[in-house]
Amino acid sequence: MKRREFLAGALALGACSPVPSSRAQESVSSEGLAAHARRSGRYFGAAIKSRQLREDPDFTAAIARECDMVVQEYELKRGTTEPKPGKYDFSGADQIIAFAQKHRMKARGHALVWYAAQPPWLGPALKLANSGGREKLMTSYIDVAMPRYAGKISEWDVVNEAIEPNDGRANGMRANSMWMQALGEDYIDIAFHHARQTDPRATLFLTDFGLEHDSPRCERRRTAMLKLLDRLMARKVPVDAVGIQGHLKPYKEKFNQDLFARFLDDLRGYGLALSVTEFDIADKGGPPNPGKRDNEVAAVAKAFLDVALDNRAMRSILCWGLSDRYSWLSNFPDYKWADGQLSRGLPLDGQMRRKPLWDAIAAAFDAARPIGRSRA
Ligand code: 9MR
Repeated sequence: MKRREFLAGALALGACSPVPSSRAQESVSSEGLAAHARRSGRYFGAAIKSRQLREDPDFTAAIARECDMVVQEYELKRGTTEPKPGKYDFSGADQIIAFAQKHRMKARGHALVWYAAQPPWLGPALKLANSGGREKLMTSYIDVAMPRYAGKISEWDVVNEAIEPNDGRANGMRANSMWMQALGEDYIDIAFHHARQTDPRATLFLTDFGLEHDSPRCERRRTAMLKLLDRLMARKVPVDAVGIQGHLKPYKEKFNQDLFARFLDDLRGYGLALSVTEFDIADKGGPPNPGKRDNEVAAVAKAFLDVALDNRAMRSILCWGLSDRYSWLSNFPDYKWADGQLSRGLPLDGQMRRKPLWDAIAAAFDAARPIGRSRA
């Protein structure tokens, strides 16, 4: 595969393999992205919220049509599920998992140990606890969440976003994390060992963002990730897979296919499985004309996915949402448009119509060499 560099703001549309028109394709086939993924031996999925399933039949139908995997956008984060110590509310996640079961979809669990979206009582409790107590405050969530969905959630983000070179540590680890502060880097080892014991059938993921672009920021983050994996592998920590979140921002940072391919090869070299777990494209800063912007976004997506799917360890692509009707990008200060228009970073627009980004994802699956689809 001949690889290229994509420049922010000048996405070299002509340089990208053409993406067929969705409108034409839609008329000949109502196949969803999951069907394209399946032919390449992979899965396609999206992050969803239970409220969307309860209140938006069009969106729900689109998820059923396009996906064979789902993940909770926030309803398995501890800030939601354990508002008071030991008092649980899994109602949102339960609905999402019931939906997945009904539609014979796979489900991911997001996320067991994270520095963010934690309940307010947890930080103070960690400060008061002794070392055994601090460990228990982390593993107690694994003890409750994993068995509840055993056999239904096949893969878990065990530790999410462990690295942050901007925090100033020489090894690039995130220092501003309650878990790092409570237990040191050992928190990662403890979490993975505990998760392995709790549900031995689950695939255990380490997930992070900022690993995708050709930028000093991402280069530092990739280096930190590889060094962390060196240490985890040396200590025989049972990490099965790495999740590349895949939040692209092509109008802020460049994308280089060779660089990204090398990084994925490095990850595969550890014997790890790979997934893109939170794919979307921030379109802020792109051309004002939405049609032109959609084409540029699709070109970047195709460039990224061609590389991702060229790697035989890559098992699934999940978008962080499915329709622009619901995207965190439309609300996040760095990415939202000042005039209030929706961000256009997902495969379906606000009216559930397929966009060039949908075509790009389908075309990338179609072009990929098939792998054997995992059943785990
Ligand atoms: O999209 C999610 C948003 O709705 C939540 O408010 C937020 C905090 O829970 O998390 C967002 O999802 C993040 C994900 O969990 C981890 N990677 C970055 C995602 C976007 O911020």
